[in-house]
Amino acid sequence: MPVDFSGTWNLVSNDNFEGYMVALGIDFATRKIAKMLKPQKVIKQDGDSFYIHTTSTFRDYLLEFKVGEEFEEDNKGLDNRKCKSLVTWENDKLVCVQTGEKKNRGWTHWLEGDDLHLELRCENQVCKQVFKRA
Ligand code: VLZ
Repeated sequence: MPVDFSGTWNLVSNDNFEGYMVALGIDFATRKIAKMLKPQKVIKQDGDSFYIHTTSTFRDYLLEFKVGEEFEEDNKGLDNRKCKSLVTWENDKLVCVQTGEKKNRGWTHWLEGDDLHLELRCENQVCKQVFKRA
């Protein structure tokens, strides 16, 4: 059975989101609000087609892509920097490389037990998030 990330997921831990936001140049006031949030992710996966909607009481972010097909990402409501994004499978991990102004930008999703894991990378900062099924 191929891995299936589909579901509704609630954030339960968020390590170094502050460092990740600083690396992205998010301003102080926005960071203070954003780090208090407990975002929810709704993921719909149909084979290699993904819909990932990250929602919170403050801002939402919607990403839709197909694995292996590069797309333009606007990062609207995050740092608003455009980049070229490519998501690929590395075994059962979903790996996104976001090529643009920021070096070493990207993320990786994987499942571990009943949990959804997400590593967010920008420059020399790594944020680690864990989600549980809602
Ligand atoms: O996730 O790139 O699942 O896009 C946080 C919203 C969204 C809260 C973070 C507002 C998006 C923050 C992380 C204001 C600065 C992300 C990908 C992988 C899909």
